[in-house]
Amino acid sequence: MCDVNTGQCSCRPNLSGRTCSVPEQNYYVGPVDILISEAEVSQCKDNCQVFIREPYRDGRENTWTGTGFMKVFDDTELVFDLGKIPATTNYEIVLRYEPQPPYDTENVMVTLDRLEPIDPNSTCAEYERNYNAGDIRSISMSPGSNVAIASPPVCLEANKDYKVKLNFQRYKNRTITPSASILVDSVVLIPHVESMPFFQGSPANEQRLEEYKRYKCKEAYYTVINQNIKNMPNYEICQKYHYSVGFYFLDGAFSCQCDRTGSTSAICDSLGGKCSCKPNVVGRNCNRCAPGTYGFGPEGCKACDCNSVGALDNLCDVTTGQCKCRSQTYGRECDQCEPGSWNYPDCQRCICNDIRTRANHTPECA
Ligand SMILES: [Ca+2]
Repeated sequence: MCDVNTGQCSCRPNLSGRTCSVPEQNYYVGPVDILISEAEVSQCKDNCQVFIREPYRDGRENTWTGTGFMKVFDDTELVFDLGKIPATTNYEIVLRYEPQPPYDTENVMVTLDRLEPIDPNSTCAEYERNYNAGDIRSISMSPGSNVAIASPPVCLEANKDYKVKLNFQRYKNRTITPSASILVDSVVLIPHVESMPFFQGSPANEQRLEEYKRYKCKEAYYTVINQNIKNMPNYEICQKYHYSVGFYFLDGAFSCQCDRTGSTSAICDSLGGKCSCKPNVVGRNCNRCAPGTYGFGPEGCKACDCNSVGALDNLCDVTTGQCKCRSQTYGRECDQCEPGSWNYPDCQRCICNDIRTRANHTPECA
């Protein structure tokens, strides 16, 4: 229904524009890649290690989510908890990763573990009856890409728990690159957009789907969505679809709630809701320090600046800024010897003569 004079439609909460197609100021449309399970917190059987990455310092946006990656080698298994599913529909299981030199294609077996059986009356039971898709997929992670999509989609039911298991398989003839590894960022569930109602059931809807596919609008969801989405080819055409898909899948728009301490503005990006953060601050709503920084406050966060010799890495305590010192090194940045020792960075006990043999003491001793 719309106003007979102005044509203004009556909008659902937090939407505006004549046709209610854009979120109100201070609101955003949720990204459909919201169901992200980070690899760095997944369970690893063996042969893998957590790989924390600090954000770029030159203004480039992160091309990964969470705090980093899980570095995996051959013959290992990662298990992801998918959390509660918001809506019963078909989802694509998407793997985000970064190839590592020496480059090689990695074959991955993807297994969906349903912790509860499929409700025989749900649309998922019907999907399985019709397509017999099963719960195991095989995908290849090629060095030329950073995303792999398990096909066909899996049907998941709202409010049920699922796990996804990834098995990285060794190639029989891998003699050239025995140490090949890959940085796995996350497993993402992307709803099967093509089966949403505004893409089906009428010639106009089918025309929309055709345009959506022709301009490859869906590809924006596969890699990490950030402000760069506006630079993607066809963004002008795809934007209306991104809004519609987000409204439908997540049932409306959300308040920005940019963190007052960590943000430079209360207004967020209308698609995806990214607030504008102060230096070294990260998170959709700018509520925490980036890895490698500490001291969340009105100025943003300060660099850890851990000493490259005296500290184990450049990650410090988010509150105190204390770096992780090697044995014997000392100080917030691990750039001194402990009291009672000397000769940084090869700190040694002073071993001073006591007062009765003062005549023999060395200059380093007090
Ligand atoms: Ca990650």
